[in-house]
Amino acid sequence: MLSCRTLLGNLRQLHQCCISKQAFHRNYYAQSYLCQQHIPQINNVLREQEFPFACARHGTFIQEEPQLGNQYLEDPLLQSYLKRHVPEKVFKAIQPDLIKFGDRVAGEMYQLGRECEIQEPYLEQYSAWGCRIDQLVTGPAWRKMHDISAEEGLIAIAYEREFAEWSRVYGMAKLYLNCPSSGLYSCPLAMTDGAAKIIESLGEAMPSLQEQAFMRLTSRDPQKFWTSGQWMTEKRGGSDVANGTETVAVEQADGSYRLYGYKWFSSATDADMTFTLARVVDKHGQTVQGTKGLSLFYMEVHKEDGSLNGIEIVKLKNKLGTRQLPTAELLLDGAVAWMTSDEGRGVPAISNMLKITRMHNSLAAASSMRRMVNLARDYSTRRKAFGRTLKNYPLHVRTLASMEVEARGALILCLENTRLLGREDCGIADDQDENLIRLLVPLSKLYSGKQALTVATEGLESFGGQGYIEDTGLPSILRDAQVLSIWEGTTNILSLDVLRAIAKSRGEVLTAFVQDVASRMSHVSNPHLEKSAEKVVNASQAIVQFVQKNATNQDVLELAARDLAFSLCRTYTGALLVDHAASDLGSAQDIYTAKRWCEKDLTLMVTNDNSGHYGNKTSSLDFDLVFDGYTDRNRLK
Ligand code: UCC
Repeated sequence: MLSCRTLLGNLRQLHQCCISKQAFHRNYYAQSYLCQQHIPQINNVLREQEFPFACARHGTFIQEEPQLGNQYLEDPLLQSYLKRHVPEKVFKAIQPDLIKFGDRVAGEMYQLGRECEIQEPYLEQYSAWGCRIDQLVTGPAWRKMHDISAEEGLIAIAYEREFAEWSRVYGMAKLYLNCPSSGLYSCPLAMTDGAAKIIESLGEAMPSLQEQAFMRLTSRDPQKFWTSGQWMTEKRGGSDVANGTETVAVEQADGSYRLYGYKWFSSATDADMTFTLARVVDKHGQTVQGTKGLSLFYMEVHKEDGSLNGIEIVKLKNKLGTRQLPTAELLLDGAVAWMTSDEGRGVPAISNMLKITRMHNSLAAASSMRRMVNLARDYSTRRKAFGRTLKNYPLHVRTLASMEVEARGALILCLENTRLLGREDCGIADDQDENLIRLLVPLSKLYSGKQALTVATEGLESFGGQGYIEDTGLPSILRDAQVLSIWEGTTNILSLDVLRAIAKSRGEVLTAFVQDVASRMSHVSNPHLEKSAEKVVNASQAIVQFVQKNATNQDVLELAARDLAFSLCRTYTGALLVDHAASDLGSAQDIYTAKRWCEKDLTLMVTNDNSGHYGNKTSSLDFDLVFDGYTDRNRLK
């Protein structure tokens, strides 16, 4: 016979094992002889069983995670843009691969991307016996991304030219799908693409580079595939490259150079090769300062025996985000390199690479927005609050719709840029195309970096507290988005680059812009889009007038540079969205997107000009406001 005490103990154990009340009754009540006085106690224990939070149980509710579907099929604008522009035969040939890859990025690669975040790279500077080894250790997921990138032809596609100028669009479409699942392997790929572009444009001038590097950068064989770095930034700064570069290059008897300097920020140091800037030391030991002293060099990171090529990895950077990337400070101590530009033409030469990496940056921003919107949208179908799923709250859906408009705007600008670049790749770009590329690359980069941050912030909020929890994988989207407006030129630097493009082309980039907008809008006959089309045309003209009015007033242009760049970007994106919505493939959602986009202030600099933001006193008012309360007055002298 069981004692009451034993019975109570057993009862609690059974309770913990989640055995039902009925089972207890069967097993014990029926068999035991209980003292009447213990029955209330036993009933209490039984009642506890009905509380879902008792003992080892953590409640019955588990929130479903957001799920990713096929990332190509879940992107209507990407599909319709390709269908509209890419010749039918090419579209039919590439679509199956895009669908397949759309699945791969949502499954296997999504998991690998998360692992890249968890398995951060680290540096082993010394061996156990005190030898300096500077060994960079990356995780298996990161290395797998290298192999996948080659197998999928992420760089190769654009250079194989199987589909002529559409090869670039196809390659970039895959890179766009790849970015948010790549665990930031998208960064070395951006630089690899930029390096391939530089080498390709050198043509037969450097045949050894074609064989040595180009074949590897564009290989589909993981064993052969190389990635490249782009080492521009030094301690004195990443923006003012012309004055910040201290690295010097000493010519050797065989025509190579040895480089000595300190590179402050090499983004993905596990690269096989890099392009970098340095100043040639003349026979008197002198260098030319400023931009005219800079030349571009090709350098392999390792020697043939696998040791570093006169490079010390000083430390890995401790960054806010992009922690998957092995970003380092490097000392160049006689690294062997080859000059690949004319002497003193390093900045224009590396601009070819910057053009590509800035496009990748925009693509990363657009795809980060797409990923955030897709996750938030799926979550809105799974999460219930106040009795309804989130998708049934118009206010919530309105917030998601605003994010969707930004994601679509950023994507269409990237795709159009890519279409133009494909023409340039194949030598069929005309002056109009070239002028548009020069203007649109910095615009797309500077604007999408800001959009990605806004969408990432809003997106996290749409998950409530879960958006703030690291192991959901969501916070990394925000942390990684923060870099997009910084590297490859900050928002202000790129706004000034836009002014530089306008000045250097004597306004031709603006003429190309205004003509292209007018031509696209002249075909719009859909009455739902007429107002938007008219607004876009008026905005393009107002922008040109503003620049003309201030053509000789550099101070005003510089003060207004960011507003001007935003206006140009909003207006051109508006034109692309209206144009697409008005086409045969334009859907009701495309029309709505275009209309909502065009509700923005398309001429921010006119609005701010009218409010007196660029007046004579503005700069001093800004200055006084910023330094009001600043105590170290001596530093203001
Ligand atoms: O951060 C870095 C690596 C990040 C990893 C990349 C991954 C991205 C993808 C992500 C996917 C997830 S590398 C460091 C980034 N740093 C920058 O981007 C530099 C930012 N600073 C600038 O852009 C500046 O504006 C400079 C460096 C270009 C300014 O240099 P200068 O020498 O002061 O500029 P100048 O004197 O105006 O221009 C010199 C020449 C001129 O040509 P010439 O001599 O013929 O008149 C310019 O027209 O260079 C030409 N030039 C250009 N040409 C200058 N900029 C450009 C341009 N953008 N396009 C064409």
